[in-house]
Amino acid sequence: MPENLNITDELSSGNGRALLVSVSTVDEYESCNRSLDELARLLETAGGVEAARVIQNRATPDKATYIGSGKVEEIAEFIRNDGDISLVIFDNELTPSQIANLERGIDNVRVIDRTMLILDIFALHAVTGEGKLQVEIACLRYTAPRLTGRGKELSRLGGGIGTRGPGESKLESDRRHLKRRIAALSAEIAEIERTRSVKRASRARSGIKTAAIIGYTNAGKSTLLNTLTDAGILAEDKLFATLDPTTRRLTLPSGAEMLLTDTVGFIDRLPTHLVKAFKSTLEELKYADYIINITDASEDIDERERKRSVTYELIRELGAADKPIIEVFNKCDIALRDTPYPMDSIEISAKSGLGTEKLLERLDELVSAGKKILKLLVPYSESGEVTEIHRLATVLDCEYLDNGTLITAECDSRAQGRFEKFIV
Ligand SMILES: Nc1nc2c(ncn2[C@@H]2O[C@H](COP(=O)(O)OP(=O)(O)OP(=O)(O)O)[C@@H](O)[C@H]2O)c(=O)[nH]1
Ligand SMILES: [Mg+2]
Repeated sequence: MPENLNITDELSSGNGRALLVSVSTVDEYESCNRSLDELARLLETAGGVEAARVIQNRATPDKATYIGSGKVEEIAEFIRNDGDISLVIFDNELTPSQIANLERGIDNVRVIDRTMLILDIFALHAVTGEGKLQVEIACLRYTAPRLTGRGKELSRLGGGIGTRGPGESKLESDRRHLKRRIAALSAEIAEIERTRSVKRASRARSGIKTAAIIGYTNAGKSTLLNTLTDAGILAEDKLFATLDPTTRRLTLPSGAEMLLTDTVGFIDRLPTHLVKAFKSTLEELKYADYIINITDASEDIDERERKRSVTYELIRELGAADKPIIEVFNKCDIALRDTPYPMDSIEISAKSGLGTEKLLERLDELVSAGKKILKLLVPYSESGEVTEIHRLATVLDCEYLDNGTLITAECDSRAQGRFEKFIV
């Protein structure tokens, strides 16, 4: 593990065709259909293709099967006639018993929900140990209880469980095993979090500023970091190409240095289990000094606004709403420009680098804001502090006087506080 929840196995059998299903009320039809477009994109990322989509109009979901029983029969019929559909994906979250009932009703064709699909993609894309641990824990919490009578998958998830069909006692031991595994994983993650916070603290002490690049999945975050810093991160036309935050040093036009962090993309209804599991990764955002919020400008205004509101919701949830946010509209080489962008936003093409000089200027302004040029007199008895001044401030001039070293330095607010007693 995490390997994956082997949804991709289902997809690689046959032609990887899947049926998409959603429930909507009449006036939600439009947004429901858009959400299914996104589900189809997620499916593509997992290696499958949409065979057909079914939207049922219903005020409330059915307790047993989410969609009505007539619809279940219709879908079963459709799949029988088609003969080449190996997976049914619901855009709504399903309970374990709904999945079991649906699979029974649809001739044992595998049924999953949107969250399981996203988890599967995360499992496929996790690279670092931390990413893998985080995905595994989210899978265990969400997916394991939803694996129906398919004993083999649970054994895949936990590892080391027998592969016979689940009898009553097997389910019991599976549950115990899950609990133990989740506890072990949580302990490992806590350890990694500690290391991360130590690193963060040392970064904070050094006074170097950090900007987190955030935005909806596929907005171009990794491409931007690559263009600005030659980070060499994988950037592709796939959802959730990036799961692990990468931080790189960036030299601004003024010569000032800062750090840029690429982060995991956001998506509408990001499964809460993933948000929790990826909390420490997402916290990069909470500890960043500035946020670069990237919007894909090649999409129409409705889609842009929908994604921006999802992004803002997550920024708020993660407690980062009070930070300076630079609004960046990306892919300006193929942008629609159907409406003006918000004031103060910057248009770029992360791919070609067009417009990025404006972004760098803006970062320079933020980094230099609050900086002051100060004269500091450091007595020779404290000459160790001179090294610290060189580390934490930009030294412009140095003179050796009778009573100490007189340094002219550009200091940010941290350095101003730190070296206050030397100010002359
Ligand atoms: N035309 C055009 N395409 C771009 C631009 N920037 C990024 N792309 C493409 O958009 C796709 C997604 O880019 P990524 O950088 O992987 O996006 P991301 O935001 O890191 O995505 P996730 O990591 O999946 O959340 C890739 O196919 C890029 O080549 C741009 O300025 N213009
Ligand atoms: Mg990325």
